[in-house]
Amino acid sequence: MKIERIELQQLHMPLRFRFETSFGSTVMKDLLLVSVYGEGGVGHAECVAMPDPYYNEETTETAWHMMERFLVPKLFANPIETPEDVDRLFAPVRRNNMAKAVLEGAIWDLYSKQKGISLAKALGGEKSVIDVGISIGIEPTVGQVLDKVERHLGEGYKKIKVKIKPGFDVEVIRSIRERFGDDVPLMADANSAYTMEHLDVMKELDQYGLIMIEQPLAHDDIIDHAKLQKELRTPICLDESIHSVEDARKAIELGSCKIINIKVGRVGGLTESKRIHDFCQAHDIPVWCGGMIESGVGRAHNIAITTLPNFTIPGDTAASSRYWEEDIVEPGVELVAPGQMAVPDRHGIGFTVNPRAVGKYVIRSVNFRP
Ligand code: OSB
Ligand code: MG
Repeated sequence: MKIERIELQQLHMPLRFRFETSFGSTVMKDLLLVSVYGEGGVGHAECVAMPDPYYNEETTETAWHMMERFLVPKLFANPIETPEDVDRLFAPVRRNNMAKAVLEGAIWDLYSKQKGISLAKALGGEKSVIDVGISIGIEPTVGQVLDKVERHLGEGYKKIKVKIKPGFDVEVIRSIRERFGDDVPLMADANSAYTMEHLDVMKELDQYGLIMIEQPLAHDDIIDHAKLQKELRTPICLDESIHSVEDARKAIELGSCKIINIKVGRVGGLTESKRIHDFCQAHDIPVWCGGMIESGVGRAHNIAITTLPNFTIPGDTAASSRYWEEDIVEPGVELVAPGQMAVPDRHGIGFTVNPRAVGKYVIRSVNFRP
C-alpha cells in the first residue's frame, strides 16, 4: 500500500446535549479526523482521545504529537502491505493506543476500499444488521434520567446503559426498574468511581438484575475487580482496565470480569480489537462495542467491528442525530429499525466524509507527505 499523504484535522463539534460521566462532562467534542491518501483512494478514521486525560492518559494534543513525531514517520519509513503490518510497526511504541488506532483504522478503511469490499467484510464480519443500545449520562436529577430512558426505549434501543457515581446510583437504578419494569435490558457504568469500600452499594445494585456493571473500580485494577466479582451475581464488564489481548487474558484468568467492552481506540486499533474478540470468543466471554461520543466516522468503524460474531451484546453506537445537529458523514448513521443499524455493503467504512460539514467544524489541519 503506497501512502502519499496523511491529513490530520482537528474538529470542534458542539454536542446536542451535555454528556456527563463520573470523571467529567462534554459539551464540545474535540476530535482528530485522520485521512490517509494513496493510489487514488482515501481512508478515514477518528481519534477518540478526549481533550483532558480523565478517561485515559491520552489527550487530543498528545495524540497529535505522537502521530506527528513518531507514528506518521514510521508509516512513511516502512513498506506496508496490510493493516496488520501497521499494528506490528507501532508495537514498539508504548501505549498511546488512541493515536495508534486512528492511523491504523484509516489504513483499514483505505485497504478495504482498495480490495473493493466493506470494512466489515475485510474484518471478517458477517452481520448485515447490528443491534445497538444507548448510554445515558449523569443528569442533574433522577427524573431527567427517567425521561431519557423513556425516550430511548421508545426509539427501540436494545440496551439502556446509565452512568452512575457514588450518591447517584441505587436510586437511579431502582427508579428505572420501578417505572419501566424488570424486562428492560439495563446496565450501569461507573467509570472507575468506586472502591471496595463501596461493597454495600455494589451489593444493593446486585438486586436489580442488571446485564452488567461496567468498570466499577480503578482504571488500572484487575485484582479488586476479581474480589468484587466473587461477591456479585451481576457480571462485571471491564472497559478502562483492558488495553490489549494480554490484559483481557489476565483479567479473564483472574475472574475479574465476565464481559468485555471493546473500544477500538482504547486497545490500539482494529487488529487488536479482533484479537481480543477472538480470545474472548474462545473463552466464552461475550463482548460489545463501547462508544466515545464519536462522529459518524468513528460510528462507522464501530459498526464494522460489531459485525464479528462474539459481539453478542448491543453496544453504545447510537444514532448520529442523537449527538449532532449535522454529522460529518453522509448518509447519517441512523437506525434502520428500532434499535438496529444496517451494516453498509459499500466499500470501506461505507459512509462518505462531507467536506462542507468538516469545513464548518475544523480548527486546525496539517498534511504530511513522505
Ligand atoms: O465509559 O463508555 C464509557 C463516553 C465517553 C467516555 C467514556 C465512556 C463513554 C460512553 C459512551 O459511555 C457514550 C457514547 O458514545 O454514547
Ligand atoms: Mg465505560
